[in-house]
Amino acid sequence: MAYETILYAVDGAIATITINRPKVLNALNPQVVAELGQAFAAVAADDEIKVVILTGAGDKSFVAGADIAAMSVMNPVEARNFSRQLQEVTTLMENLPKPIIAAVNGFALGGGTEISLACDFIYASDTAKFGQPEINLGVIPGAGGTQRLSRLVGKNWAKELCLTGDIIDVALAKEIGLVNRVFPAEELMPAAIKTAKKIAAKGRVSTRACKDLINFGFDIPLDHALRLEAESFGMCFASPDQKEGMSAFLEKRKAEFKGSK
Ligand code: DAK
Repeated sequence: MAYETILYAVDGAIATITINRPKVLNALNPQVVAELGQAFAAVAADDEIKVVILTGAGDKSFVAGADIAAMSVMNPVEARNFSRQLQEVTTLMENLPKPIIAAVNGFALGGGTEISLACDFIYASDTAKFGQPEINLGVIPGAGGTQRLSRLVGKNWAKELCLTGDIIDVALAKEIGLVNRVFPAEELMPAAIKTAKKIAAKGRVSTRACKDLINFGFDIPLDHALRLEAESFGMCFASPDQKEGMSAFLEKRKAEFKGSK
């Protein structure tokens, strides 16, 4: 697949997707969003890939939001289609049966914060900045900024960010729980790759089950979610990885997970 606005690289079990429009701080236009959809579909279809890293090209920005120039001339139908496209990609990311690490290397604003929220967790450089500035454009966040953000950092912080449109630095983003870990800029990708490799060495069935259960179980009653957890726990015993993991512990050796794809 030839991409024009993203870079797609696979190294062993790790796919790295880089949004590549640095001249406009990697703003999301319809072509980027379409190509992201194709790239995540390719990840889903490739059994060898176990973890994805999503980042932005250049050293200034992860994604500075939806492309305001492109949006400013859209008619209502085009705006609706763009909106559906963005929602479909973030949902595809959330439902992807493989973890996605956001490596936020600069501005993550509007749709940029939202796309990082659709990843499974966020690593950031010490230069990263986050915000939901849509209110300054007379609109609201449309790809999870009012929903995924409030579920992650709580309603009050989500309201302050969405209502003020303020851009916050990475220290505050870490303090409110938006970001898991912060690294000096040059250490961000090595750290993301190290964690990606650590996760890629685990079993496919258990990795997928953890992601699914934490996402799906979060919004349903606890007793229902616990039932699902028990079912999934049981299903892990259908995978050779459970035999390997427990045998390796008992035999005092490192497990080698090669379970079903
Ligand atoms: N769109 C288009 N171009 C952008 C851009 C953006 N979001 N952000 C930056 N650029 C362009 C600038 O226009 C500039 O282009 P030239 O003038 O060089 O041609 C270039 O990138 C460099 O930017 P600056 O010169 O402004 O750089 P500064 O360092 O001075 O400022 C900045 C950096 C990030 C603070 C500033 O560029 C900025 O405020 N950018 C806009 C940030 C923003 O408002 N983002 C939110 C956009 S709205 C939806 C889902 C999601 C969304 C909508 C609908 N549906 C599912 C319903 C999302 C909406 C948004 O994200």
